[in-house]
Order: sequence, then structure tokens, then C-alpha cells
Amino acid sequence: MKIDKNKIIDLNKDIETKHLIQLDSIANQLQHKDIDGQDIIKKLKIFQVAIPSWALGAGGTRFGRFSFGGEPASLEQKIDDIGIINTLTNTAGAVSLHIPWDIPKDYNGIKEKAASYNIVFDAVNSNTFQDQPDANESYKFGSLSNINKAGREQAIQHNIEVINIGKKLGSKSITVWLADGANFPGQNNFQKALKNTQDSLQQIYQSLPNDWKMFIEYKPYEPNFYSTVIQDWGTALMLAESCGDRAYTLVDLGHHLPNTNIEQIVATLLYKGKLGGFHFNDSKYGDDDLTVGSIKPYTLFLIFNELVYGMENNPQNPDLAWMIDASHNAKDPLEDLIQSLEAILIAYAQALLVDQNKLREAQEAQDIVTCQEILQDAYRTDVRPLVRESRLQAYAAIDPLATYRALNVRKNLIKERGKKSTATGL
Ligand code: PSV
Ligand code: MN
Ligand code: MN
Repeated sequence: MKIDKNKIIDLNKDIETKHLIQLDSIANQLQHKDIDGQDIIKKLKIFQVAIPSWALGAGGTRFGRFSFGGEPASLEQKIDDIGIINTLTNTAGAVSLHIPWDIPKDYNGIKEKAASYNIVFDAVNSNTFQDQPDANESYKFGSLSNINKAGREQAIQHNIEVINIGKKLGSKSITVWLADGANFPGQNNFQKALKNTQDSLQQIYQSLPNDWKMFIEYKPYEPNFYSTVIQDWGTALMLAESCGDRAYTLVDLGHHLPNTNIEQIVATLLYKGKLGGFHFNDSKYGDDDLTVGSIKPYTLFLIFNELVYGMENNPQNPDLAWMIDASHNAKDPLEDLIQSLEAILIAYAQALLVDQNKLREAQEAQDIVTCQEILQDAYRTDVRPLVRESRLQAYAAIDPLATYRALNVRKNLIKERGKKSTATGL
């Protein structure tokens, strides 16, 4: 199913008057603070977030999977779904593929399809946390860290293969997330596991094309519950540094122990020029992969505040790869992704409102009350009219969720693809 742009334009007309009144009101408020609303709208309009190919079906948990119906059964259909989101939001102009779940059968065909929706191929993800049916070696006891050379070698070759697939699609980066670790004390020699991982990553890095980046993800626990080889940002940074200039750390919001100061990690990595990419999601307890902004929107804002500061002040850090990494089994996945994109744009817009000069002055004056006021004033501003306007100017939907429902997208997908789920993914 392809959404007809004219239908979006028609539906926009019904709410445009109300939207323009709200836009006018915030533009006036901002003018009093010497902020140009159009400037912010321009930045929102070009902001693009990659959709993970594994988030388009109703996500599974180890306890069960409840189909939504009309889920994509092929990579082509996954691209169609991202096309729907991108047409509605103008923010989903990229896809992050997981290999081997999404190996293309027809490279030209898939590239053409993606291009028809203005979708590019962002980071490709390797998978050494599941055994493949035809594999010689098992990852049960680790992949890049495996004590057996043959296991490590297979995992290295897989990553090189993923790079080769990405090259054919126009991707420019690979994300490596490892499940490697131990469930019980004594199971692994920590130093050997780390060294093996470092050696393996360095070998993969040797195969990285000159214009590619490698992103190394960390995670404190799960699926291993005693120790994880790449457990935190420090380990990921150390490994990236041991590989070279084009290796970076990737921050996944759900990959932190409760109450970790993620915004400080972001700032530290930006300062070192080593923040490569971002996986957005939200969580209450652990790697919950919930909708972005659904649990801790203020934290998301504080993170964006550091990102905006970094984008303006840290030329040593390259442009970031923005990706969503969320998937669960209760909502319509497309509605969920639309909500995530909305939360990301809202936090970004709020962060753009922070008066960096005033904040610096207040910091220099050690006026912590004013520092807090500046941040919370930005956070408490309803920036949604700016976000909506950024979409209207791009001929996308003022209200993507309402438009998605008004156009009966899910019903049509079920009609086209059937009720049963065949989607692959987490
Ligand atoms: C597993 O924790 C995970 O969510 C990682 O965050 C990866 O990025 C993703 O799966 C895909 O491999
Ligand atoms: Mn992730
Ligand atoms: Mn995760």
C-alpha cells in the first residue's frame, strides 16, 4: 500500500486553521525571547531517523508474540512500511537492516523501491547472537569473544559479509552489538574474552571501506546475566580507540543500569569525538525497548540538550547516525514508530530552545537556580506546533497518527497481506 500525498494534503486542510493559530501563538512567545521559530522548523524538517527493519512486525518477547495482522513478510514489504511512515512524517528517510534477517534478494529492486520513498540505507547490523541453520560453529558461548578460534573466525567473517551487503546498498556504517558474556562466575576469563573481542573487532575494522564507520554498542546485561564483554560506554570507547579513527561508540538508551546519567555519557563521548550513533527507545527497568519518550521524556530532553550543544561545539565529532531501536508486542508497530518519531522531534525542538548563552552566563555566575529555570523553561514549552509545521512545509501530515488512522492503513495492510504474522525480528 502506498499513501497518496493528495490525501494527506486534503486531511491537512481540515486542521490547518487550528494549527496555524497554535503556530502563531508559539511564534509570538519565541519572538519575545529572540528565537526565530522558522530556524527551528528548518532544522526539524531535515532531521532524519533510521527505522530498524526489526521493529515493523509486532515485536516478540520470549513469552509470546501477538500478531497485528498485515505485518511485512519480506524486505520489500518492510521498505513499503517505512515508506508509509516517511510519507506521513517526513522524518523516516532511512532504514537500518539486520543481517541475515534482511538479506536482499534483488539489490537493484530494493534500492529502487527505497529511493521511491526517499529512503536511504543507514547502518547495517550484524547478528552473532543467534545460530544460523547452516552454521558450523555455535554462538552459545560467545561470538567475537569465543574461546574457540573457529567460532571467532565465523563471527568475523559474518561481519565482513554484512559490510559487503551494506556496500551494495549504499550503507556507510556497520553496527556491532554482541550478546557475548557469561551467566556464571568463573565461566569466562574476563581478560581473554576482552582481548579476543578486541582482536576480532580489529580484524573486522581491517575490512571496513575508507568511507565507512564502525559503531560499537554496549549493554550491561542480557542475555548474559553475570557479565557482558562490552558492558559499558568505557569498554566500547576503549575498543573503538583500539580499532581506529573510524570506529565509534553507539549509545542505545535502554542499555544502561537504572538512573545512569546518559546525558553525561553523551557529552563525554562528543567531547572525545567518539559518539557515532544513537539507538532511541525508552525504558522503565532495563532494555525494555519501549516507545521513545513514553517513560522519561525529561531525560530525553536533557540528552538532546547535550546533543545540540555537541553538534554546535564539537567539530571533532562526526555527524551522528540517528536510529530507533524499539519493538514490543502490544501496539501497532507503525503507530508506535510514529509516536517515537514525534517524541524525538519534540525533544530536539525543546533542546533547540535552550538559550545556550544565558545558560553559560548562569553557569559562570554559579546561579544554579537560573540554570534549572533555563532548561525547564525550554522543556515546558509546547513545541508541537513547530513540529507540525515542519511536516506541513514538507507536504507530510500535520498529525501523522490521526492521518494514519483516517486512511485505515492497518486495515488496508491486513487486506493486502493477510492476518497472519510472518515477520522476522526481535
Ligand atoms: C539487543 O539488546 C538489541 O536491542 C541491541 O540493542 C541491538 O542494537 C538490537 O538488539 C539489534 O541487534
Ligand atoms: Mn540497540
Ligand atoms: Mn537493546
